[in-house]
Amino acid sequence: MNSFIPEKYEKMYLMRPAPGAIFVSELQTKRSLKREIIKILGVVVLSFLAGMPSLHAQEIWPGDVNNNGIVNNIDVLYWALAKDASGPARAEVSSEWTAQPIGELWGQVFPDGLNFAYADCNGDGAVTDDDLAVITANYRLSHGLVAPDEYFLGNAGEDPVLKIQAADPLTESGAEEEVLLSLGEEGDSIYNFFGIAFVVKFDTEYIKDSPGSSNQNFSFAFTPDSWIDGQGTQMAKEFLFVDDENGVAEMAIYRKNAADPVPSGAGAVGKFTIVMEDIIVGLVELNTDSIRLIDNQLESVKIAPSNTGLAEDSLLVDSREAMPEKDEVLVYPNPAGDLITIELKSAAADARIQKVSLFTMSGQLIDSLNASRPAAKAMASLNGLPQGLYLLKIETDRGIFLRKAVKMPR
Ligand SMILES: [Ca+2]
Ligand SMILES: [Ca+2]
Repeated sequence: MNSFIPEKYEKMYLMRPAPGAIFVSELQTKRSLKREIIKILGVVVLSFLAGMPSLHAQEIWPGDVNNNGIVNNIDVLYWALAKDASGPARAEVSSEWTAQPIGELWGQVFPDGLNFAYADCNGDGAVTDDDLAVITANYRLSHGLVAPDEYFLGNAGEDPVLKIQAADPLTESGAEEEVLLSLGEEGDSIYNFFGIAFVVKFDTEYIKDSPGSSNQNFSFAFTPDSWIDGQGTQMAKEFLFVDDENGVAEMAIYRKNAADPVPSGAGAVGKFTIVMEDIIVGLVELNTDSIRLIDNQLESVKIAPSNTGLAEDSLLVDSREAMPEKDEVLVYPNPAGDLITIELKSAAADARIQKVSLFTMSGQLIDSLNASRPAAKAMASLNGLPQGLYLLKIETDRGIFLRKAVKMPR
């Protein structure tokens, strides 16, 4: 027998049933040994992992309320469920990101069995807004092995949709864009809503960074009649963590008092106010994802994510080009009948209209007119279009302009 096989494995090797073929090369022998070692190591690692949860149960990482190894918006939901509860304080009152001995367990547990002590992030014996501040301070920090949070994503058409929609698809550089958030629509009913955690992904190129760690350029407010907010009675609150660099906003919306009756309903929730970096039409790639909606028993309801924005590349306007003043482009009459005139008013001598495209407000191209001869003035036909609001994309040799036009009823 080869001397490189340790005694421990030698037996295993010898007892191995002989393969059909008699000729086994030394190389094959080495390989099968390697496989055995890997198998054994695998079992050792697995049994170690299986022991992990019990190790975790002995300590608290301040902010990781659901004790899965990472601090995020799901922890905000758990914190909200335990809010206003009290129990034994920890020996050491600290919110530092190190393992804190759990001390005495609390009398209350979450519906999934986890002890309320985890919601007391700072260890002072009460679950308050101070503990939410610890979640914020330790946000995205992780420890040990992270067990990824579970999300409950549904399908549009079957489940209520978490929808974000630009209130006005036209926006300009530095402008505040309103984006409406709704949860389900007429005909849907979400029962016993307690909270929802989700992620909004946005295109960093078009949304302005907030200074420092503020959410100044990406903020949220409930709409006055929001069903989640108790029709404007301020029974809900939001938590928002914006990562400008990666284009991710992590959000949680929760009922302020766990003891309050929970609402059932669907529809408008609130609105985001986003400051735009560039001039765009529509919000390119603004998605909702990683959704978990819970009722007050921590039961999850499937919610479908949404992908908003017109994603019409042709509609993107490059603001880095020199932009003439707004009043240099006139669109009249507005409201218009069958014909609308586009005029470059005080433009320099070289300013000429090259192309005019007409879009619906949802970004669908209706028609594109190339100027037969570039001129400072052009007319576009609105003949045959239903009354309403349209977008004109005016391409000139001085840059691209977007204007709204109203078609009058006939
Ligand atoms: Ca967690
Ligand atoms: Ca506390």
